[in-house]
Amino acid sequence: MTTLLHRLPRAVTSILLLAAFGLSSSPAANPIITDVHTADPAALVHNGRVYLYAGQDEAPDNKSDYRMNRWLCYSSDDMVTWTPHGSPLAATDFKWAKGSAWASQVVEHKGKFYFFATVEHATIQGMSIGVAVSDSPTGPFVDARGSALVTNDMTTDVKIWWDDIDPTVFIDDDGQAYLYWGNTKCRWAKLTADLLHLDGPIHTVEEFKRFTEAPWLHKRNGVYYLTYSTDFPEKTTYATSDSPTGPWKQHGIINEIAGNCNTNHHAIITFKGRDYFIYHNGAIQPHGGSYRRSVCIDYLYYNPDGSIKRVVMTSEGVAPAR
Ligand code: FUB
Repeated sequence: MTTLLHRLPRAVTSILLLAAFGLSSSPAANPIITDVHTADPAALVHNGRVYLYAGQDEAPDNKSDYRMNRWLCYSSDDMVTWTPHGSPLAATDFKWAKGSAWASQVVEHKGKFYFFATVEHATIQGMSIGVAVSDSPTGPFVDARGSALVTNDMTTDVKIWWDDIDPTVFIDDDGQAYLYWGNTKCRWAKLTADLLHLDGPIHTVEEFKRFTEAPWLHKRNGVYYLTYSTDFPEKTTYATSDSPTGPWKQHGIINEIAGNCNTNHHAIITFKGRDYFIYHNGAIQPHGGSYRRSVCIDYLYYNPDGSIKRVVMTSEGVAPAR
């Protein structure tokens, strides 16, 4: 049998194996979504399920720059089988925005779900951050303010139009919420108790000299971890602190350059006792690339001293979470 299989073309071998043993390609294999292009993943754990949010990359080719009109939502109770929930929000659902559904994050707060989203402002030049709200993690979400939470004219020391992007929101054990975001400079501000307003000044993490974008803030065993994209093409690196406001001690790379995609945007969650690194790359071929990205999931491992091991990006993905 083995000898015979080796002589057959690989496609024929695969079909024979599938027929003989009922094998199928694992639904967890990376990328986890293959019928559309998905980018900038964020994830939320709620009531025994993981909710995954991603922008839909719709560029007609890989020279076109980002064409992103809406976000998609998926959920899973095992990190392997993903249920699609369609699009819970589009960039132009913010009436003051003209498009560009860039990176987002959804957080739960007092029984509601808050969708912090990067969009292009229609009247204030540049990217901005809006917040939409829903009673359900799958939406639909509606604009919670009727105006942007952060606009490009609030951070004038960076002279590019795309520096107010990539919101991540972290709510600490005492209920205080923090918003981190940025491109080129990493910004943060406290949020008010309703999550709808900045509560105080905008700060800059001055110690990050090679910050590109895509911050994600999480806490483990009393340590705050600020993970973010550095350089370009991007890698993911991290810093730690004993406070959500820093100062931050910088550490090494946790995810390498994808090689098939310039950006490296991630989310980190713990689910059913395991830690996951959710990211994107350009792995779907022949059409994948920097503007036609795909979400992938691999395990994240900590060392006993709390440092993060480098992520091993795999094609196989993760096993079902139990
Ligand atoms: O998807 C558009 C932008 O590319 C995101 O906002 C960045 O994080 C990068 O992934």
